[in-house]
Amino acid sequence: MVFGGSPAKVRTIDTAPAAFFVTTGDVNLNGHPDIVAVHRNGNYNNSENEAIPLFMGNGSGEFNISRGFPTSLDGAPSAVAVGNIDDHPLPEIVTSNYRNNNITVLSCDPHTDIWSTENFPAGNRPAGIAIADLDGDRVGDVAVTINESNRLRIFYFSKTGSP
Ligand SMILES: [Ca+2]
Ligand SMILES: [Ca+2]
Ligand SMILES: [Ca+2]
Repeated sequence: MVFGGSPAKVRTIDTAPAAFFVTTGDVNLNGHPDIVAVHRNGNYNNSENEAIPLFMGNGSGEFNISRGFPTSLDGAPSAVAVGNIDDHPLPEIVTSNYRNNNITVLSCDPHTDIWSTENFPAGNRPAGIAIADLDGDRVGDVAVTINESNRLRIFYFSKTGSP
């Protein structure tokens, strides 16, 4: 079988420097997919607070940058995943931070709309990251490739949000 599709339209959106990885997910649970990117230079060179820009979708192919997370991500984030890993259905955003050897969970308080961050150690040079419920407890878990130790690390999160 041969792929038979072709893009009907292509567009380009400007970003901060060092845009590295991108994923999609409905970050604000409004039914429209959003785009989340990470910038490898984070904010360690005092660039804009755009280590993790969110491109909020309107469901018709248009996007608005709503915010950039400065976080503590001078750790050269290399990848990002979106999924629910605690007891509130609003998705979390999780980055693997290649330089800091950890992952960062960004979580939005649904009452205040304020985002908080929490870091978890991940081993030597965490690179790729993905979220799915891997143990069937209905809470998302996080799988991370650990580049320099030839390993895969899995964080099983529970309803309290801690692995
Ligand atoms: Ca959305
Ligand atoms: Ca959540
Ligand atoms: Ca789980």
